[in-house]
Amino acid sequence: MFHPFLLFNLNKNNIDMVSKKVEEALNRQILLEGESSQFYLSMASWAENQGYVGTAEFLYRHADEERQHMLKLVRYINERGGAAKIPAISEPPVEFEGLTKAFENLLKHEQKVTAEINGIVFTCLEEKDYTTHNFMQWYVSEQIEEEATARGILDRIKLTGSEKGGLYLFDRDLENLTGGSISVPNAGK
Ligand code: OFO
Repeated sequence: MFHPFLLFNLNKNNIDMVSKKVEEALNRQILLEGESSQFYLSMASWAENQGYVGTAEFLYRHADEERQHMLKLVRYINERGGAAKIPAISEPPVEFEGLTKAFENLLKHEQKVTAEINGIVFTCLEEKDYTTHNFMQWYVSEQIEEEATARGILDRIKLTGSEKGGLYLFDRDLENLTGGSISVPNAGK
């Protein structure tokens, strides 16, 4: 007689499983995405307390996105016959010394994430795991976008300076930024 549990086990046995090396690399990335989420969340809370309401909204949203990046990895590892591990996450910074420093730290963090993702792509090729290689392309594109967004925000902060009216407009623009790049007036001129 048909039994759904039997079907599940047959499927598990038939899948093209991830190698240990790829599984470990993806599990390390779960940690990094979790750290990203906490990092953005901490920055959001700091920004809210400084009165940068729009910046806080942008960062709260982004913290959720990073959590989704983490979940995507958890589901993928398990789907490919591996075991996703949910790690402890260390405490993120809580003080940011101002918007420029905060977004400089954020850009540095994203550059580190990009380097790690490139490392996983390399491991996939070494292991001839073309399925995971394909899966990781989404993260590669995402990192290009996130780094560009962080750079755009920093350029805008530099142009704005510490002038109150400019900071107000910057904060309001950031509230509506849903990804992609923030407009930088006269950038590069
Ligand atoms: Fe997950 O993209 Fe940023 O870190």
